[in-house]
Amino acid sequence: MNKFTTALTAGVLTLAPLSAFAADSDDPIVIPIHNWSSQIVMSNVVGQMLEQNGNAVEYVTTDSQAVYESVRLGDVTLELEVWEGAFGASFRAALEKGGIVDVGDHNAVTREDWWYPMWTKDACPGLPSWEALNDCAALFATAETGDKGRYLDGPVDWLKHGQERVEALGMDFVVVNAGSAAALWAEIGSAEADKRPVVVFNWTPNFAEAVWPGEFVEFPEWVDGCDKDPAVGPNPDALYDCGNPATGYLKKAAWDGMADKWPSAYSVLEKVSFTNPQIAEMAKLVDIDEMEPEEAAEAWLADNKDIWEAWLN
Ligand code: TMO
Repeated sequence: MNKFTTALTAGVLTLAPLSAFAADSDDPIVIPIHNWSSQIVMSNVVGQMLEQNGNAVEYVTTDSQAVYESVRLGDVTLELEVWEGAFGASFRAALEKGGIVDVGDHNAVTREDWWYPMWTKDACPGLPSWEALNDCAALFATAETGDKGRYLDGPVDWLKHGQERVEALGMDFVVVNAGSAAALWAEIGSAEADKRPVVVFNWTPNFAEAVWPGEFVEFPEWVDGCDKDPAVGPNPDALYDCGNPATGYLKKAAWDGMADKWPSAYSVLEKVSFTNPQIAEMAKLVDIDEMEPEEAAEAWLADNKDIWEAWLN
């Protein structure tokens, strides 16, 4: 007789507490993949962690704004990088409709905004003020933008409202959307050779800060409502007349059915929390070391066991 049958024969319900825990569903947990490297690597890192936790995982490439509607409907299960600057509005809208839950913050502070590599300041010493940048607009002129300055914004789905900001603040800039994150790095890299002044969209945490010292442009400080109420911000008649939050959050989100369907995976997700240096490192493995996201995740997990093993059940 083994110890279980002994316990059962004795009429002791030692197994009852165990059976009170529902097992995770065998259905795959669907993790969305977007178009910047830390999110892609982090999604693979957490996906591989959940596989070790015994879960099935599937990845789908989705638009980074529409994903909040997909999470709300349960078409995708979770989102690992909710950046306040880019996605706060879509996330809040989905929360109001219901079906999505806030699974807490990473231990990270984020910023996403107009940015320049430090050599740009040699040509425009009044930086980082946005008014000084605007006075220097001619330095950033190209054939494409005539006598106005060129600002290379992120891909359109990051919805940075660059054009609205230029109009709201009366700036002499033309906003051009990059086709991909890689186009931003190519722009900085090509300007580096002859220290040409450039201003592009960038963010932190990111690999770029270890490669190109630089600064964010200081716009009128973000105030809640700047994207909803024209009265908020310096221009009483316009939205988007503020910078993005300078100390933004980075959240995790999930479909509100996840905790019931995959309770063990959900408890892992609750514990997941990465720091700025860890997130920058995830991006670096792809953008500098040129690894595939899947192998970057394997490398990150192998090097950081002390951090994540404690999060598994
Ligand atoms: C959404 N992003 C972090 C690239 O700004």
